[in-house]
Amino acid sequence: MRRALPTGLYGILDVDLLGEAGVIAAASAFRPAGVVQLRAKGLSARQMVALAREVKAALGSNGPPFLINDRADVAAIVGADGVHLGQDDITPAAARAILGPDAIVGLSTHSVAQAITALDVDYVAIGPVFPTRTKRDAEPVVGLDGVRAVRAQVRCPLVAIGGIDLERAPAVRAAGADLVAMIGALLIGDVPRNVALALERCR
Ligand code: TZP
Ligand code: MG
Repeated sequence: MRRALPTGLYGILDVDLLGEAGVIAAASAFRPAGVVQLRAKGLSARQMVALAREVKAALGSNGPPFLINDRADVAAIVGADGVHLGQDDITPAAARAILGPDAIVGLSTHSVAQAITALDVDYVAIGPVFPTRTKRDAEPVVGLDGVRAVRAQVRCPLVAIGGIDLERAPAVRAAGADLVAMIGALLIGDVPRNVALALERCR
């Protein structure tokens, strides 16, 4: 059965920021998050499979839903719970053909128009909400008004991403995001402490 998506913190383990060893070291601290995604833009598929296996093991058998960024094939090989796709990746329907009906499939969107036309998805992500240093060539910021506008039109679970720190997280939840995605706010500094504080702020 497809795993239900909780609300709260959507933690992203980013190889660009931590490196492979850093991601493995940080992964167990992400166990209390609502959802965990592995983002490994620079790695080959083979490297990604090896890393994803380590992260999955660190999250444990009762861990949060574990998603792979970009690559449905990698998600299928390692037995992840699903995949997070961007506008230029394979379509959600194609990912579901690879992963089966129980997989969680999420899609990045950057406008109300993209969000309302998303098909075959378990959640829609909207962003960047605020300026971010983590994503190169990030799209224009949508602000809290963008989160509210998407929330008003989209019924499926909504993830907000981009430039969200501990201070801003409650306002993002109040704007209607079910899950708050964070990279830098979790990975820069003391990861277990950041996660513990973020869980409170994203509640
Ligand atoms: N997509 C839109 S903004 C972003 C991604 C992957 C980066 C989010 O990182 P941070 O450090 O939480 O701003
Ligand atoms: Mg992508």
